Amino acid sequence: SDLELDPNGYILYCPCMGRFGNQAEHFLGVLAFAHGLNKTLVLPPWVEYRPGQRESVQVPFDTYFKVEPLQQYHRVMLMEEFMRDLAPTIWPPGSRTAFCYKSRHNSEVTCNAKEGNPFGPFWNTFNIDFDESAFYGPLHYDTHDEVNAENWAKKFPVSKYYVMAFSGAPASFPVREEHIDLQKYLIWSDNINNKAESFIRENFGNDEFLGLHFRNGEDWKRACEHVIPSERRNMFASAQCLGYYLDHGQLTKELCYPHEKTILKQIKEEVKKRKVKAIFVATDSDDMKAKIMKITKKKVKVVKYEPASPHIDLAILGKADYHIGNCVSTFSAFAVRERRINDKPVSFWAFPDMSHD
Ligand code: GFB
Repeated sequence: SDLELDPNGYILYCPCMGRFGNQAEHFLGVLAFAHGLNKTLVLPPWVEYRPGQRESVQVPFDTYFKVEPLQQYHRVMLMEEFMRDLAPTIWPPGSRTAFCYKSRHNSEVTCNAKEGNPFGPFWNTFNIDFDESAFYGPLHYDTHDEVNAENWAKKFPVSKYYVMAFSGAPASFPVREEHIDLQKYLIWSDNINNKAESFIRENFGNDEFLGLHFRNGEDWKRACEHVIPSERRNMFASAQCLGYYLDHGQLTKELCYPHEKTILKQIKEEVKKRKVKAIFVATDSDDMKAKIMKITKKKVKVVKYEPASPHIDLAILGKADYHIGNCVSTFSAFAVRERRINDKPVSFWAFPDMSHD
């Protein structure tokens, strides 16, 4: 084979938690983790859930993102290629160890890496079974800290643990502040990017447009009911507006699930301030189109992307001239990181907090 092997070994993991926004936050952390340990990161497929399907669906990493820009930061390769070209020799069946922090059930001595959905379906995509388990707790993911990196190397020497396959992402959630900038290596695939650009050209021409993200489905409404402002802590992605130390305010239910009145008022103000004639709406549920047209007196064109595509929505939100997103949603956070890297303005529903109660 003309593939050169990495003498420092390989890292695999299952993005087994949450949907795209959650998985992307984890990905940035894992990228930094692999960089800190100086091992090749094997890029897993994204884990998706389709209505009516019992098992998760695995979508190759490069369906949505280019591989080459990531290589500017660190050695990476697609899991499909790793399994096809390298696994038969360096990680054959019979020698595969699953890594987890600790066992999922106290009495057990294995990671149970394939128990449940998406765990089983993920590894089954590549016909992977595990023969052994390794517990890495209490080691820390922050491998840019030299002491931590040394501890990993001591506990798991490359001679014995050439391939490390993690049952879940070896990374913090939400993304650590120092890893946010790694987003610059996540560049949309041509397929996603072209679809976003054609949509923008066809609908807005050269006009400036405002991108909105409504996270207003039932699951989100329920999640926001757990907000307890007196706890004074962040939830999901809320550090993106409140700051990692709540430097810019407190978490409120309104920030998480803003009232319709708040949303419409903010849209009206932003349209007036920016003098935009076009609005792009991304949502998991209600696009509020009729209400937006009503408050803008039909002077503004309101469109969404169809058929629904989370990734094309995010690509369009990233390119919008102006933006209002949900501070708590990790889906919103993806577009916000991209926008901040490109020096595009960002703003959030119900932020800064205008209520004085
Ligand atoms: O991305 P995500 O982890 O972010 O999950 P949150 C939200 C999912 O909802 C996305 C869909 O991956 C999409 O599949 N979705 C949300 C959208 N907004 C849009 C949109 O504008 N357009 C399209 N097409 N789809 C967390 C979960 O969601 O919500 C947690 O990941 C938990 O695990 C919590 O369930 C309640 O951070 O918004």
